[in-house]
Amino acid sequence: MNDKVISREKWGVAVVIDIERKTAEIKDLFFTELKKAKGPEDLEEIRVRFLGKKGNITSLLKSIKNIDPSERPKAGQLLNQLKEEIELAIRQKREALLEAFYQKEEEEDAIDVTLPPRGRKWGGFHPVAQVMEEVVEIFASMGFTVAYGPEIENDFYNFEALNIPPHHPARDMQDTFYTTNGLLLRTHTSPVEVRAMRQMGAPLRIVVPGKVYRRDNDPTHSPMFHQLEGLLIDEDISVADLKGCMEAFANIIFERSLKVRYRASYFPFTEPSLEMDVECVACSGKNPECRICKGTGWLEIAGMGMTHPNVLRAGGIDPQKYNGFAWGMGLDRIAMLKYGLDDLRVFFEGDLAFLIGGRQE
Ligand code: 2U9
Repeated sequence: MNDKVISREKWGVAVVIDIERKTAEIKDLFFTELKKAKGPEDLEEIRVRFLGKKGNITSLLKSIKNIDPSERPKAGQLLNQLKEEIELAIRQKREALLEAFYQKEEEEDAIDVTLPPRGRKWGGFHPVAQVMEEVVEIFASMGFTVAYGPEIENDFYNFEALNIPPHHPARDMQDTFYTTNGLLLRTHTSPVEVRAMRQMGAPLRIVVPGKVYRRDNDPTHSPMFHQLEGLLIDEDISVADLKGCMEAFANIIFERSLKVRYRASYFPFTEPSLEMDVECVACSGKNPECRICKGTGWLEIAGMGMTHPNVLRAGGIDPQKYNGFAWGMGLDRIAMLKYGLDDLRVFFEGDLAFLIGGRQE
């Protein structure tokens, strides 16, 4: 083909188009741009720029009609060749980009089967739940069965049946959570024992673990805490039976024989009433600065006494024929003593660093 093709005159102006140079230029430009393309959007933009309705090739193809007729076939062939070359190059580039994309994705998503496993975080029993289970097991070994009951109670089961007089401070709004419909959150698990007496009668040996609620909140009191109460009713039961039972329990839960002492106390539901202390598990009374016993050498672990005749009567049991003993202990407190803690709030904050030390199952 000639170097220069002189076209027919158009509007009286001689149009000079060097098709060969022009196609070479376009080709160069196209391949430079194509090299830079990084994704399908870039490719589309290039396709439109070169092959679109107003693209370089299309306008050149359109201008063929202006050149010398003898040169038209060659020019057309040249341009069509370039057009096909460009189309092919775009197709190939699109495939190459896709291929690279999938390869990258495959590499990024690849599972390295040689990596060590992450390990599994097992749940653990809460320290209070562990202590609850241990205490229940100890009393179960002595022949007690476990009873459960509602946490929302009425005045009769929570107070009246337990010989708690109408003006007792425990009935005060400041001490008990009342519901708006005249019920209350049980302040002890004792109502379950009343229900058990009425349902099962005497003789009876039960322990009742569970949540109880009081309007308290400080380092050693939480508005919800865990109690375990026990009730034994039979004929001719004495304080000696009560003491034997509680001392056996203390030696098992603290895993050694501890000195104990009893102090006279008062509860409306027992008469006489006692409180039981064990020698300090942390210092055995040898450290006046002891954080656990506050230097007293003793730890209060349970309240107890002989079941009040009024309570037996409210439970449908004849106090002339039967008597018994009952006790109550705070499980959170027993857990604190067992694990050497002086702030009970750690049990309720859900801090895994503290809780993770618990038994894993
Ligand atoms: C019935 C009859 C008697 C349960 C008892 C206590 C003494 C006692 C406290 C210990 C710490 C509650 O968790 S605490 O704050 N309890 O001192 N509880 S006798 O007496 C009963 C229960 C039910 C039918």
